[in-house]
Amino acid sequence: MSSSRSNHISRRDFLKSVSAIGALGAISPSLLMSGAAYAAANGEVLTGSHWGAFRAEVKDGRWVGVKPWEGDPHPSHQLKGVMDSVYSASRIKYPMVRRAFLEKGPGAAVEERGAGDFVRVSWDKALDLVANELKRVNKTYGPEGVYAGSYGWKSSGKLHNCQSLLRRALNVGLNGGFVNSTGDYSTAASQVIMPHVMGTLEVYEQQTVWPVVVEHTDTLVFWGADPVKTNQISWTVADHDTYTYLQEFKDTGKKVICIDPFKTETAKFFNAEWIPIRPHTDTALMLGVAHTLYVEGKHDADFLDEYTFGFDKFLPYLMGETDGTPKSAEWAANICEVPAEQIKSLANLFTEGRTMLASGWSIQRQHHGEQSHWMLVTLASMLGQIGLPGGGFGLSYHYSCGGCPSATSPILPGITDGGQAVEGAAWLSNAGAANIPVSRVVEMLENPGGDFDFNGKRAKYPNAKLAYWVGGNPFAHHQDRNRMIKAWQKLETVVVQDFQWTATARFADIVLPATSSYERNDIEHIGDYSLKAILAMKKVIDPVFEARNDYDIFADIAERLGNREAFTEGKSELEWIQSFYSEAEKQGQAQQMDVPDFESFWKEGVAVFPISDEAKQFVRYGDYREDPLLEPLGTPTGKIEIYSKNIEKMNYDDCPPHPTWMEPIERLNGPGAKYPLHINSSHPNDRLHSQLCGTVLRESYAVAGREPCVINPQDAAARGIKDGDVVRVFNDRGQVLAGAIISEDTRPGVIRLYEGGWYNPVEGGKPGSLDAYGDVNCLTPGLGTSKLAQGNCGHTGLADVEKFTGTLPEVTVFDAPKGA
Ligand SMILES: Nc1nc2c(c(=O)[nH]1)N[C@H]1C(S)=C(S)[C@@H](COP(=O)(O)OP(=O)(O)OC[C@H]3O[C@@H](n4cnc5c(=O)[nH]c(N)nc54)[C@H](O)[C@@H]3O)O[C@H]1N2
Ligand SMILES: Nc1nc2c(c(=O)[nH]1)N[C@H]1C(S)=C(S)[C@@H](COP(=O)(O)OP(=O)(O)OC[C@H]3O[C@@H](n4cnc5c(=O)[nH]c(N)nc54)[C@H](O)[C@@H]3O)O[C@H]1N2
Ligand SMILES: [Mo]
Repeated sequence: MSSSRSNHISRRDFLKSVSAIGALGAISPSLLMSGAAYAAANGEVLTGSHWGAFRAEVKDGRWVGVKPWEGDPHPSHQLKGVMDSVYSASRIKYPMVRRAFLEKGPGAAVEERGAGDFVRVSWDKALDLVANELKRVNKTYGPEGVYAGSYGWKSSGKLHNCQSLLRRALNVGLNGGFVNSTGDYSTAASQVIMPHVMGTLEVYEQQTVWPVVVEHTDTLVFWGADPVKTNQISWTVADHDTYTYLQEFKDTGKKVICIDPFKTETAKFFNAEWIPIRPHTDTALMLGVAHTLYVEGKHDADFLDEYTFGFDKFLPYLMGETDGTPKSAEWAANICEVPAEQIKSLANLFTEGRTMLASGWSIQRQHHGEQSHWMLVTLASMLGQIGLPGGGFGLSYHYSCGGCPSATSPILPGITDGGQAVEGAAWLSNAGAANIPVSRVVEMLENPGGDFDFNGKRAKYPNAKLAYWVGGNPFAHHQDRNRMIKAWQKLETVVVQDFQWTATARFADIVLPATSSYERNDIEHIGDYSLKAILAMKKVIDPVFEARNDYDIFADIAERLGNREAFTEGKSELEWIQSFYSEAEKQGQAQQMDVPDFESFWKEGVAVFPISDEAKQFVRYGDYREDPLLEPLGTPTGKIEIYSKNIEKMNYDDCPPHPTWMEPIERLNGPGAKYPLHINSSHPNDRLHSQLCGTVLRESYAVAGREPCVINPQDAAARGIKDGDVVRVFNDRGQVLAGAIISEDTRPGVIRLYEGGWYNPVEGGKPGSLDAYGDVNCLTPGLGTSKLAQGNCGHTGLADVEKFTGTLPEVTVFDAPKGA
């Protein structure tokens, strides 16, 4: 996960303050008593998670009830699944080792991975195995042998950040000899192209705030975005303040448009105008609107002149002078299936008043995904409203409550990767790459030593032989499952640390049971953007079965690698938490904020910070608009780059130097499309990816015990499929079962199968096996977006669906493997 996502304080800044943290010794002894650290066996504990802050009710040492925190204006219905996940049948109880690995050693019978034959071992035995394997692989293959780029939605909390803890242990114990990853699955394409275009990451930055949007925006466009659904969760602890503003906007009665192949929760909430675009064609639609603006003379030539670079190089493409194809409304209509007249009226509407183009991220999680947000910025530039209150574009209104005004709050540091031992990639020059783009992991395994391109650089894939995964579920999040299963066999050793028997754990050699975040103490912000409070994430219950904290597991591994002290720095859990808090307190005091001392904070459980009037008026790019010379953007020209000379220099055939409509490898009704239905693998309304899929929540959405698949009535009728039928969804890459929901909510030609359904192969470990539950990534392609960003293409892919008439295989994935 990119550090940019958290409220990141660099290692250097953190070290500067170490002397102040020295005062830690003065912690009051009462705080260190476990009784004070969390509720007694009975009572109520305030804590938090990606789903928000809540009070957990504990009876006789068991967690029995959840009440949302009073400061949460719109608690997520998923909270009840959070509690259930702790006690679910899929909980990993003990350290387990795959039998062949245990008996015959690393690399034994790798084709049996996923078949579920595990043996219980003691913690000591498991940790010895892990440490010895790390040493052996490092010694045999050098620093490129260990892959620790482990990605995913580890739990909230500044201390128990299992991915940082993993890398910290390897930094101090293996001297940094491991391969890491860069980027993420969420915004890989956008976060690489946007710095070329806007000079910033854009996707994880504050938006023009909601109070300004409510007051000034006339037309609010959600372009492939479903903020009502996706703001339920946050990277830190969700504040849910967006929901208050969505209601306020709705109350104004102003126009909302949803451009989406699915009639979203957001479209329903606003009773919005729904434009059911053909998926994967948004760049074409944007070009059609842009062309109309230009030929009708409605574009803002002054804005383009003063604030952007390269419109003159883009214009010949828009007008068709370079390729003989004007990107007219008629041209676009043919591709995106939005009528030309409607495209033209959008161009009019967008110029009539203030228009906010709020885009989600699915449209960049697609082949050539770099183009869509680049074109969105170009369109917003032609409208000339960037930097005006309520106008322009936004790439984070749907995520972690972006656009909620930021409080005057200090920022918590967190546990670091522990770079004190090495500067990560010292070995890079003569070996492979020390970092791979995160979603290239399967390509890395398939092609060690092979070249890959990334954002102007060329490097070699390292020869990884051991993978260590914590806080992520690649057998849910990565595309093209069957290809992945084969690539995984190149690994001699796979270690997985989780609290659920995920598909990834089932494909491991060594499985270590971690605690959930409710079995330990931590500290976190409430509100990624609003920073509205700092929360004591107090322990609710004692660890279940033999689960241990990631921190303690990695401290023990660091010890076996010879360096426990460098890992723990001699601090206990509460000492770490207090050290982070003290750092924030110091920052706050330097800026005259009112920050309670640690003892009162911990006792209270939460410290809320005020939001200034100024914060409620923040306009993104307002400064730039006001003074482009004194407040230039971070691009080479200091302006919005509609044309990028840097990208031109890279000379990539799959990412030209200005936004361009490029045919993806496959799309609905596209040239040579082999299958008739597009797979919309958007994010689930009732869980977070694969998390909570194993809980009671599933009862509310599963159809015939399987993952739901939403099918348009026309497509269902053509195939004789009825509501509630079990269907087989298939293409050349894989096949899954799902339960049919027939609904007009999805446009014809598009089926929706949410990402995160647990992979349940009928023949575990065998590539191509039928998946009994419905993991959509059995069907999606594993290629990168382009040489520029190498992002995943989870939202690309075609399939077909048929009524399943065979013998129904049982869904078994929500129980632990036999004997575990
Ligand atoms: N087709 C398709 N694929 C997609 C997407 C899509 O839209 N379409 N979306 C992509 C996106 S944006 C993302 S972010 C990824 C999500 O992919 P992931 O983040 O990998 O998905 P999660 O299900 O959240 O997996 C997190 C895992 O971490 C474990 N975990 C949580 N807390 C802890 C902890 O404290 N310690 C340990 N040891 N483990 C912990 C959980 O039990 C869970 O198994 O999926 C991507 N894949
Ligand atoms: N409830 C819930 N909330 C979440 C998450 C979750 O798992 N569950 N995950 C979180 C994470 S990690 C992330 S990265 C974000 C993801 O945020 P997004 O990537 O924005 O979420 P998605 O649901 O994948 O897609 C948003 C919308 O795009 C639409 N869409 C799909 N393809 C196309 C297309 O080609 N064109 C257009 N115009 N629209 C299209 C989908 O139908 C959907 O309504 O959400 C976060 N919030
Ligand atoms: Mo994501």
